[in-house]
Amino acid sequence: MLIQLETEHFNIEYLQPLETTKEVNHSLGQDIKEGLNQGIKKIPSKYFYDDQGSQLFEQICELSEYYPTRTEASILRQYADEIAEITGICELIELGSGSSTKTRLLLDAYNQQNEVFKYMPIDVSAGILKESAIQLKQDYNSLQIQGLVGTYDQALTQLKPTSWPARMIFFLGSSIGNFSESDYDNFLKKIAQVLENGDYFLLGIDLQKPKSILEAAYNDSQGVTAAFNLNMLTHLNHKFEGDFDINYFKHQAIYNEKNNQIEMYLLSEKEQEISIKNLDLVVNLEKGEKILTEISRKFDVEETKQKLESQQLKPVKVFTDENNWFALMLCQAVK
Ligand code: AVJ
Repeated sequence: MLIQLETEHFNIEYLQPLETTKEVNHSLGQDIKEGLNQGIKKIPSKYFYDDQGSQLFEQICELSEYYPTRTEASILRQYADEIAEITGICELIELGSGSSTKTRLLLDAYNQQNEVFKYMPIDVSAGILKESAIQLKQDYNSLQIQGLVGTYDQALTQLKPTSWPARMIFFLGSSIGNFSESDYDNFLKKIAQVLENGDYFLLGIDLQKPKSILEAAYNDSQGVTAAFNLNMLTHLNHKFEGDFDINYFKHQAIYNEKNNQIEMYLLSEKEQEISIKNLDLVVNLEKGEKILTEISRKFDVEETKQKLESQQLKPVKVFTDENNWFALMLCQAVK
């Protein structure tokens, strides 16, 4: 049964854990256990996003060094009307919607096309989803909003057929850069599966560029990215009764030019033993040992086009900014 939170303005559903052992395990934090029991320790990036982490990410998006958000927004500002014209009326589904700030540029374009339209924001943070739904409802009268609280996997598995003429799933901000190569493939497969022939997929990707620009974006002078990285430990402390002391960890972000990816770590500043009670886990860290918390891959337009094409997502048009720092790829499902 779905737990629903309903008002006359919008409705928000909580998605259920998937019945596969993988998801059930993940909801119990088994993925953390696996990650911390490896030689090179890591914690999945999704644990950044409790309510506090989502707020910190919003702050990152406003930083002068963090160019992706404003660059993607400028592309949307310039091309949202063209995107809406190409797709026509459709149900808009956003994966990882967060505050839906950039989304407004798309919503404006669709709003001009037709009066009533539907937006499904999907996010793991119920707090930010609810807040932005209330705001959106105030600004877009005839917008139908159905929010889903859950992971991408849950959402893509549990999406119901639509009565709208078409759908566009969009995934902005280059969040796809967090995925490993195999997760990337599986994710695109799932998108292609969920879409009907002719439906659209709009993907935002951050492009390869000089190391200095990239490293500045992930090592901002105000330390917001550091706070965001460290908040993951606070989140785990709350969620699983851990005893991480964030005073003994340091933020590190480096650009790996060989793999074209930013790698974000938490560095242990001393030899220490961490216990995470609810996971029945004790972790020993050496002084200087790193925990990988995020990869953020940087893409090449041609390679990405080929990748999408190989997954039955045919590129229709690529939109970029004047510096070629960021791209929005509009694709169509061909089945
Ligand atoms: C939300 C995954 C796109 O990789 O740039 C920002 C997250 N991490 N600063 C990114 C992030 C550090 C962001 N994504």
